Amino acid sequence: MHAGLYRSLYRIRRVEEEIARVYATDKIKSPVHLSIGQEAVSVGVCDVLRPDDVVFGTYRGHAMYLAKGGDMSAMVAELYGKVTGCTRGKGGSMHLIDTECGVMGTSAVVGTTIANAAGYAYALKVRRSDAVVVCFFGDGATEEGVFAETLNFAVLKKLPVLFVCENNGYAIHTAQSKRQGLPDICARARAYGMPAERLDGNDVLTLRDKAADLVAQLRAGAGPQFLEATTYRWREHVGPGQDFKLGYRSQAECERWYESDPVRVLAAQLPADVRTKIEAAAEREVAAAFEFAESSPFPHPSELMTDIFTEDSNEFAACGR
Ligand SMILES: Cc1ncc(C[n+]2csc(CCOP(=O)(O)OP(=O)(O)O)c2C)c(N)n1
Ligand SMILES: [Mg+2]
Repeated sequence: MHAGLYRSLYRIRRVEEEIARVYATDKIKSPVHLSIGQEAVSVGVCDVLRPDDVVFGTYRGHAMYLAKGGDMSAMVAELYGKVTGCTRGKGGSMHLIDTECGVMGTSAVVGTTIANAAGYAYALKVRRSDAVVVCFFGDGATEEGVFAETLNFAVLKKLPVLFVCENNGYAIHTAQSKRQGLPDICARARAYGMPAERLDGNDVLTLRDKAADLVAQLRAGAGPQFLEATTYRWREHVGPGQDFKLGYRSQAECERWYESDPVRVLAAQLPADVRTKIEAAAEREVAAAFEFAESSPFPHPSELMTDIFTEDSNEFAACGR
């Protein structure tokens, strides 16, 4: 199990480091919100999901997309704006999707996918499926009206959705304590009537165990569950670099989080030969993904207006309501 988790953590870390490195060349045509430092949340939770379970996330979604099985080459090509990208080059880093493996989408608009996740969970319930939905969002998203509305509805309808708040302590450049009257996010979730627990979001093993327990409860019909995972963003809010000069946080604060670096902590628990093999394979995968993106063509201008809306009414009919 440790090896699988390490593989997932390492490949996400490395592809994002490579994105940061290449960014300066302007080959990447999309803004990037890196999850470096936060990878364990997506990796721990997605590890317990089945292929038919689905996830919804945010513009800081590379880790979730990859942890759920999204194709790395299609992700990098998407960042390059190439036609081989996961949205044919139209969405960029903030709009990753791979429905084949249950990545139902990420959005630049804070909070929107919280409601999308509940909608999908409602459909699963109507269809009597035992698949589950996981919704990842930031601490900032809990200030949006849609958070309150969705939690209320999810409890009312006992929806099979796990809400995962990835609390990195900041929304852009504003600390949580300067934004929230009640910074105890779990208390707010409980107020709507669902169990909620706060965990160390860098502790991938504990997170995985907790997620396994919560997902089992969802499958058994217990209704929505809430997990707050505390973690830290190492890079600037958007872009490849550091932002300590802005003054809203200190380098020392960030460096304290390096000590619980989920990649390094798990690496130390693996035999050297296992680690080396995993790392070499990940390096090959990352290099291949960038080569794929580089060598892919841009979309043809005739695609400009395609895949913008769906007008397939059968999709609604299939839901049975
Ligand atoms: C509805 C909406 N309001 C405001 C913004 C501007 N905005 C972009 S990211 C962000 C911060 C969100 O913080 P958080 O949810 O904690 O996620 P993090 O970036 O820390 O992962 C804001 C306010 C937006 N994109 N959408
Ligand atoms: Mg945040």
